[in-house]
Amino acid sequence: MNAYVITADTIATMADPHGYGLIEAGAIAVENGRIAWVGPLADLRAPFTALPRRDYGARTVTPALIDCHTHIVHGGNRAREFEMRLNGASYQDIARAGGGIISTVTATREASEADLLAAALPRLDALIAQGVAVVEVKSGYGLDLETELKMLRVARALGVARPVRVITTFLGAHAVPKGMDADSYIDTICIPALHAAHAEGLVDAVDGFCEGIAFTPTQIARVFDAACALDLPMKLHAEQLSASGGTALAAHYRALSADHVEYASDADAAALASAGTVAVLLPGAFYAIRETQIPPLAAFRAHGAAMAVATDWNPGSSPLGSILLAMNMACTLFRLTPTEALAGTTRHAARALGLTDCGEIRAGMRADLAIWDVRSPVELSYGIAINPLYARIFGGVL
Ligand code: DI6
Ligand code: FE
Repeated sequence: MNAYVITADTIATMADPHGYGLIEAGAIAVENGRIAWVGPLADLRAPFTALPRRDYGARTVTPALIDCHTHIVHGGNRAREFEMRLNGASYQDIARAGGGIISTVTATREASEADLLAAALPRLDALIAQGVAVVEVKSGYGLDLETELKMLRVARALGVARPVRVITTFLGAHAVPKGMDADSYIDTICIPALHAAHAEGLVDAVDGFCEGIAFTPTQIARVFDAACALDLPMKLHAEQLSASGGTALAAHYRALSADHVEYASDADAAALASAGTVAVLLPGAFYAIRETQIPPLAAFRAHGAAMAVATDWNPGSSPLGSILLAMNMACTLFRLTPTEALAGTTRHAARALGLTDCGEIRAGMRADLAIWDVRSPVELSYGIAINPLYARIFGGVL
């Protein structure tokens, strides 16, 4: 069907900056993959009244979800480190001892492109099964030119193999490879790899890990300068484990997002708000490494910084394969409201990826919709490990 109307008891358009933008007994007209009209069914007018209809009855329609921060392309797993942490080692102890990100680098270098794709597809499918239509995928487990490009090619292949949009992020500045110092890694490997990946059309955004165990703001700034020269948007892992200056740096560069931000300050929150940089909250990593510092939500709200929520699905700090559980954790662990959590995986997640055509149900947007077996959108955050997805429409395809 090229054009049709769907109806349902509840539509959460997410087009209201302060709430769900609820429409009761609503209708959505879809034409050529886009939303042509949305409103109460009683207000539906010609030509849309002539279109075929599908009624979803007592269910709830939301924008399809967006997972704006993942590392789903990677080799191996880190179950052994999970045991080590249970025996008292910290995430940082393991990283300093040469485990952590570096152990996934070894496994990812050893894997072929076909191996990586085969391992990533079930992860992507798990997200799709929860109504996710847009997934961001980072590199960063290669730390050499060949493997960073291999990861990004696999990320692009994911978007061909499945009917979702994949946004690729170059994360060369993720960790310092064994036997190198951070400065020479940035200058002789990371930045040249960024140029090569960009030349192959593999890069939608550029990210880094600004942290005591990774890179300083000065080192990240060199990567961001290279990104600016290529006209690529930026994102940053900032203030995850300590206050390291990453959030201020991200705001200074008007990055799309600063991610984690547990240790961000009130001044950081103000800087994010005035730069229009989204704070991406990643409660799966907070939970898995048993972090206790909660991101400064009151400051984000007071300054008007947008908050997104994502899985950070990765083999080390966040082996979390559920965007709905990320929403529940954001509410239970960080005290987001369910409205903020849903805005965080729709409208604000789109912004965190620089996308302006999804994340809300309104005329002109892509018809990326999720239909849930729930009566109220609050239930999406309330349930724990419950998946009430009934149907999905990606790009207008029923
Ligand atoms: N912060 C994270 O949460 C992921 N990367 C990062 O910079 C963790 C990556 C890993 O532990 O493998
Ligand atoms: Fe991450």
